Amino acid sequence: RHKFWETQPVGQFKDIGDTSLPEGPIEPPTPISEVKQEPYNLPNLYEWVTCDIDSEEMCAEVYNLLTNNYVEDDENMFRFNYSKEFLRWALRPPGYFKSWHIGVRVKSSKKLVAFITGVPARIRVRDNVVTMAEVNFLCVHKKLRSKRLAPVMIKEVTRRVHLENIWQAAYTAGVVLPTPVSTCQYWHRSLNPKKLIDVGFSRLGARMTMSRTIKLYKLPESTVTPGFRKMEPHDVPAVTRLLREYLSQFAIAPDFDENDVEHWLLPKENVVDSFLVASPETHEITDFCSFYTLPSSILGNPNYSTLKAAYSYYNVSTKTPLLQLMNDALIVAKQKDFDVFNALDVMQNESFLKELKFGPGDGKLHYYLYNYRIRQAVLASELGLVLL
Ligand code: YNC
Ligand code: MG
Repeated sequence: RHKFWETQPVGQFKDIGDTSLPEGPIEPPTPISEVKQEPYNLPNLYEWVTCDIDSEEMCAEVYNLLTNNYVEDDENMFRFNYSKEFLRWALRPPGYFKSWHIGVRVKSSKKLVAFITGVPARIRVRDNVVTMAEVNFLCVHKKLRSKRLAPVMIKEVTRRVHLENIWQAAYTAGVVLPTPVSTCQYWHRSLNPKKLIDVGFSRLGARMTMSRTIKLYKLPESTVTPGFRKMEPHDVPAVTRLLREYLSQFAIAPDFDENDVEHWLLPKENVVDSFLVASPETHEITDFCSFYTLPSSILGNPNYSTLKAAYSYYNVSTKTPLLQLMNDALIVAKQKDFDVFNALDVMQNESFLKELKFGPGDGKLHYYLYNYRIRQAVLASELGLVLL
């Protein structure tokens, strides 16, 4: 069934339910000297390229490949449109390896036709903090699909991860592969219902008019929580403490230090937004919310070309009810002109989705670990990890 994945150190479908298998690495590390030193062979017309994402030209080539060939919805109406600034942010976290930003070019024309990336991260699986690669942006040009290029890309990124003495990885995909450690669902909260309906993202509900729908999703002009403000650089230590404490309750979560929080959560225009609640009396930071900016291209619509979407990232509530905190997040997203606010049913998100008028999306997102077995799939609500 899975000619490639059956050969890889991942949980196999046949092992589901076998509680005799130990939790942890499937294969032990090998000495670095025993890791294959040369890249895997590509079909003769193609060559490997290490992508220097700092270079404006290279970044534009990657951006164009993804803009035209990356993930679409099941009905091919929308395609993710990660911005260049977003790609630079996603690919250059603390300790990143340039060698993990991997492209494939046509030898003759030098055209970029495939891409895959990894970035390093410390991820805690229950009590064990494991250094992993987060693998993302796997993309093969539409004209080169189904030629078994993806397995070569995956083996090559694996080789380069091994060369840095890292032996595990985490990744998400919309497709079912051996074997999800968790499966979750996207929920969508309309901010601009008229546009969402016009472009076919959502439909007018039964017995609903456009004006009733607009009224249903209307939000206050400004946030309601006293002390709610944008995160600033001096907040990094307090936000790190708050987030570490909060994430400790989940089965799988990143092990963020201050450098990670500075990179992943300090606001970056049109990339990531973060807000917190500082007590007006004590200035203590009690709550936090964040979202990232990921537009989608709208395919073949005469009136609109881009859907502006915010994606819920990490949220922490200790004093402000999570429902109120997320309602403030919706309000700022609306102020920033987003059309829709998306959230997975991970962490404690289920507690606000229905009440804040999110509707369930179609399609699932599956989480995977490479070379790390877990005894039993974890619930979405036990996941404390959001990948981009
Ligand atoms: C996928 N998304 O099952 P079997 S998500 C992993 N992730 O293998 P071919 C995938 N594997 O089943 P195509 C996959 N999609 O025979 C397919 N596969 O064992 C497997 N789409 O290869 C598939 N981006 O080259 C099959 O297929 C084999 O030409 C078939 O290429 C696939 O980034 C793809 O959705 C996805 O660009 C590149 O369809 C192409 O179709 C495409 O014949 C649109 O491949 C964009 C898209 C995927 C987004 C993502 C996470 C990727 C994770 C990869 C796995 C990482 C493992 C850890 C490595 C480091 C380890 C260490 C240490
Ligand atoms: Mg292929």
